[in-house]
Amino acid sequence: MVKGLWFTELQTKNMALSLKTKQSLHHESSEFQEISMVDTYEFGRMLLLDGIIMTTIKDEFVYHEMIALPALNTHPNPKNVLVIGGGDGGAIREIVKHPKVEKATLCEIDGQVIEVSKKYLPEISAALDDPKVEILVADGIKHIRESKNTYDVICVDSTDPIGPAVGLFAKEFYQGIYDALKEDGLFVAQTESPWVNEELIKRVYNDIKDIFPITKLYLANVPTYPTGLWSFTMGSKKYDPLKVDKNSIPDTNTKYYTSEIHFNAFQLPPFVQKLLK
Ligand code: SPD
Repeated sequence: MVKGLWFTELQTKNMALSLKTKQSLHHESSEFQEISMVDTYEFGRMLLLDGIIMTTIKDEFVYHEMIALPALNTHPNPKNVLVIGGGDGGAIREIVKHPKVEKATLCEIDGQVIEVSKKYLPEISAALDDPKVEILVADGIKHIRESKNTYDVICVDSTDPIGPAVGLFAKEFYQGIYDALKEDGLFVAQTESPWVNEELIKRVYNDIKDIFPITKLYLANVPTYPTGLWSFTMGSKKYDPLKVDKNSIPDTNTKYYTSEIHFNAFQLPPFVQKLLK
């Protein structure tokens, strides 16, 4: 890619986001996907998988704090945490900062995503070398199928529901997650945009609700994801994120998540509430 060219992500059939690029830093076809690293004027370095924006230096903190911290802080003792996907290490960075976490396992199918992120996104990936972290380069669906009664918290930091990631949005996978969690465990998955992924959100919410006694959706603003309004869905066996003691939420030096946002993120505008009825 030559300096000054525009990168365009076709976010839906009829909508695109374009960013002017400074430089293309890396491109390869791994066993699973096209991996690209591009430097942009507006959002800094940006990781793309199959041409879709996964993370950028400027806005990554929103997504990574919000996929990890509402779930971790809902569980009173999140000692053993699993991340499925998330090979850039951003979710792991937030998890290892939590004072109660003893072990964080990353299960990422594509080892090249980890390598490229370590090389070009050290701000995001550095915690992958933390002694509390175990890295499994493995299929998350298989790992979930083989894990029983193991984890306190699971974060599903997937790509969009296209190709190999489709299975990470399936009811069977959520049942596997239920079985992989301890008796008071909980999980969270990224569940796309309420503006353009309405049917997916409805289906996933209802599938999770059929399995978990407590199911809650929450929102955050991620400017480089389609529409900028992003959803996450939490399924919990015992603990309700809205019944957390605010004073028990540790300060982990965040830039988006706070103990107020922990509760406010679950306050949904009526057009989103309607999707969940
Ligand atoms: N539309 C892209 C959604 C990608 C969500 N996962 C990103 C992984 C960042 N750790």
